[in-house]
Amino acid sequence: MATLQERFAALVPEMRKRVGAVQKELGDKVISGVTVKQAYGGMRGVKGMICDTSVVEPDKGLIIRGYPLLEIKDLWPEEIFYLLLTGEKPDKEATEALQMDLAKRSYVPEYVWDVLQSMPPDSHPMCMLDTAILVMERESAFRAWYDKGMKREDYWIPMLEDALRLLGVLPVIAAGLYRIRFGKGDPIDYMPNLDWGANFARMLGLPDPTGDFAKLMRLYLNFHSDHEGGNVSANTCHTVGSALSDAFYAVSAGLNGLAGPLHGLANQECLNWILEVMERFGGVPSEEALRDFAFETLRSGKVVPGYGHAVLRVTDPRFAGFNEFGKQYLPNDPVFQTVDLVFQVVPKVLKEFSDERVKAGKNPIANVWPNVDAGSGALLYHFGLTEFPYYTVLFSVSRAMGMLSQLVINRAQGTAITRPKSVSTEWVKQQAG
Ligand code: HAX
Repeated sequence: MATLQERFAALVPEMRKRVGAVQKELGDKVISGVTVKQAYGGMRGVKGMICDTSVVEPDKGLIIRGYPLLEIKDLWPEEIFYLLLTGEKPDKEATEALQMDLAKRSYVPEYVWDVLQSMPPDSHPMCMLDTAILVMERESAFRAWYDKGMKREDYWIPMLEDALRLLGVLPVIAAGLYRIRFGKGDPIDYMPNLDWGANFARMLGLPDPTGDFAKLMRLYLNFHSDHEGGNVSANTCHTVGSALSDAFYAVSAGLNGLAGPLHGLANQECLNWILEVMERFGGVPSEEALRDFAFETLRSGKVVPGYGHAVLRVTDPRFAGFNEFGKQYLPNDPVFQTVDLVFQVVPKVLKEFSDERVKAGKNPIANVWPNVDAGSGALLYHFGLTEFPYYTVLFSVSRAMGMLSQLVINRAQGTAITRPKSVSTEWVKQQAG
């Protein structure tokens, strides 16, 4: 089978033709409207951008290139990247070629380690990751080609180069910054004969005698790879990239959004909440105690992290997949057992609380079910990755696959610069009133 670069190159003309034909035939059709509430409410539900890598169905969750996530949970993350970019699952030969390619690009320049070493010791790991990506911008092939002068139709070529360079280097930087930030020793080198996920697990330097941690990392990197185009990180990356900023700028910007507690940082908040529960009750709590604790969180004006979603209206399949992994590999772990109990108790609590909110004239909680962040931390914790401020970095390495594939596709399709129209409150009063 063709390498990723060859296959993508072969698909570009067809992709352009399809997108061109859709715009020509259907360009004037209306696909969405916007209410005043939506304009103030984060554009929730407004259909205003295109993303072909994946869709999130409210009642099904993530579907990557037509495959519901749990049907492709055994694909390795690099296979997912191939799928995201081309819409096709790679065969063994294409996967191995991609693995070799990533290995070749895994070299971290010394100045990146110098920058990370010199950051204050209380720097958040996400700030360290995003800084490292940004200082590598000088390497951008896209910027170099652009500065020399390049045809629009070639934009995707150096963009794909940058994407592969970033994916090669990201696990090394992410694992290295873990070791620097948490005093674990020097960064560990990439091993060219190991797959991308197992490499990441190995470079973190945690003991893994059974190989189960590597299995978890492959699953983790698979599950977080993409979540269509409108979420904060993907949308930010898309917007920055649409100005023809290169992949280093765009991905670093997107990940700055992932670092927010309502988005990717929720996974660190989730484990924090679980450990608080366990500390309060001296271990796995009773259902009654957990219920009281959840109400206490909600009544103090906080959210229960890991529950709710802007799009999903069912249990996130990514949570279901992690829960299944936990049941298979760590059923007796008390932190996992608490996560599982929270899953039994919290949706009912949120439903009751939502009803109270509605009676008080507030918005209901639209989704009381767990999202991806509710359970992943407990699994990482079990394998000795206990530094939860680090968790969003793992999420980032994976999500970079989605952001980068969207960037490359957008450059191939010649997607326009993003520029929605904003209006003032005065305008709304006059026009809508
Ligand atoms: N606990 C308490 N209140 C919640 C809630 C929760 N888990 N989920 C939603 N609500 C509240 C909202 O804060 C909102 O209250 P206000 O109207 O007073 O502002 C109300 O319910 C309606 O919100 P919604 O329509 O149900 O949800 P949104 O689309 O506005 O927000 C969020 C979606 C994910 C941000 C929200 O559910 C939340 O804050 N959840 C907890 C944090 C979390 O788990 N974030 C990770 C999401 C997944 C992700 O992006 N990972 O990267």
